[in-house]
This record gives sequence, structure tokens and C-alpha cells, in this order.
Amino acid sequence: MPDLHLYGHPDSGHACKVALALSLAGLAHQTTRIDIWAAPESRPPAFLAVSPFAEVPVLLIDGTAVFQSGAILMELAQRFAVLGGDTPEGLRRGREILMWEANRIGMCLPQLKEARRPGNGGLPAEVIAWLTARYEIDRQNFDRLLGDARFLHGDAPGIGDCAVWGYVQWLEAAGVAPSPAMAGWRADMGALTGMKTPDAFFPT
Ligand SMILES: N[C@@H](CCC(=O)N[C@@H](CS)C(=O)NCC(=O)O)C(=O)O
Repeated sequence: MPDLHLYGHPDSGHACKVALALSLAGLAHQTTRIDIWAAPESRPPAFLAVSPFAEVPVLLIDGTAVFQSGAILMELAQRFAVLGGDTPEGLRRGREILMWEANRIGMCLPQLKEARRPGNGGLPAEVIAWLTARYEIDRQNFDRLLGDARFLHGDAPGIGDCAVWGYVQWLEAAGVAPSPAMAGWRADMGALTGMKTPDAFFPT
């Protein structure tokens, strides 16, 4: 079993995606919490040496660094044949959901959440309205992607579910609401063995 070491922070939905995948797949790993609110240059040298943009998440696999949450999820699915990675169809589904999430949900919910963080200067009202309108389209499309299934990968969760969970776990903090189907999916995700709070994923 390779040595796995995840750098992340509980406020990072991108890091939570990877922590959730490791947990659901039962892959033993170490974590190091990186203070993403501190100046990048003040972060630990060992982390700065492996993270090209000083961002989390980074996963070390036997000392080899992989960055970008979607790339890490694909690496885990393929290398360990987990979370959809055990079949060509599951891998394809994972790639499709990951690309969609990164281009859509990942381009509005993080910004909406950050705009409402206490102490943040916020964003102009018209920017909030534009991001919210984008999210509302994403919510409709989530419902289409889920269809009648329990998870985005079907009967069991896959890397696509982990990717979407990253920021959909925080809809209320972003000032938006789930569709009924999305609310049901969140409840099912929340009940999974292996689901944890962000703080539990990245203990101090
Ligand atoms: N596209 C990247 C996004 C990574 C990212 O934006 N990480 C943020 C936290 S969510 C970060 O490390 N911010 C600290 C900084 O930029 O200094 C991914 O999918 O991993």
C-alpha cells in the first residue's frame, strides 16, 4: 500500500473532496493542515516544496506530489480501482462529473461562500446576482445528472459525488438553497460511513 499524505484545510472544499474520497475508499493516509488564511510564504517549507501555487489540496503518493483536486480524484480512482475507478464506465462518469463541477459549481459556490465570510469585503451586488444565476442553472443540471439515482455514480458514490460534495456541502454558507433532489442527495452523502466534518478531515 503506497504511503499517502494529504495537505489540506477544513475551509477548502477542494481539499474536502479529496479527504472524502480517501475516507470513503478506506485508504489510510496522513493529513497536514495548512493555514490557507496565512501568507503563502509563511506556510511550511515541506508543503511549499510540493505545491506549485502554495494551494491545497496536494496529495503525496509515495513522495510524488499530485495537485489539483480533480486530478487527485482521478489518480485515486484509477490507481486503486475505487469510487468508480473499477470500470471504464465508472471512470468516464467520474471524468464527466469532475469537468462539469470544476467549470460550473466550482466557479460559483466558492466565490459566493467567500463573499459572505465575516471580515471579507464582499462582492458587488451585480456579481453576486450573476454567480447566483449561474448556480441556479447548475442546480437544475445537477437534478438532470442525478436523475432517479441515489448518487451521481448510481447506487454507490464515486469520485464525481466527492467533487460535487466539496462545495455543495456549504450551500447555506453561500446564501443559496438546494433543489429537493439535491437535498436528498446531501442527506444520503451525509449518512455515508466515512463521511466526516471538515474539521475532522483536517484535525489540528
Ligand atoms: N483548482 C484547485 C483549487 C485549489 C484552491 O483554490 N485552493 C485554495 C483553497 S480552496 C487555497 O489553497 N488557497 C490558498 C491560497 O491561494 O493562498 C483545485 O481543484 O485543487
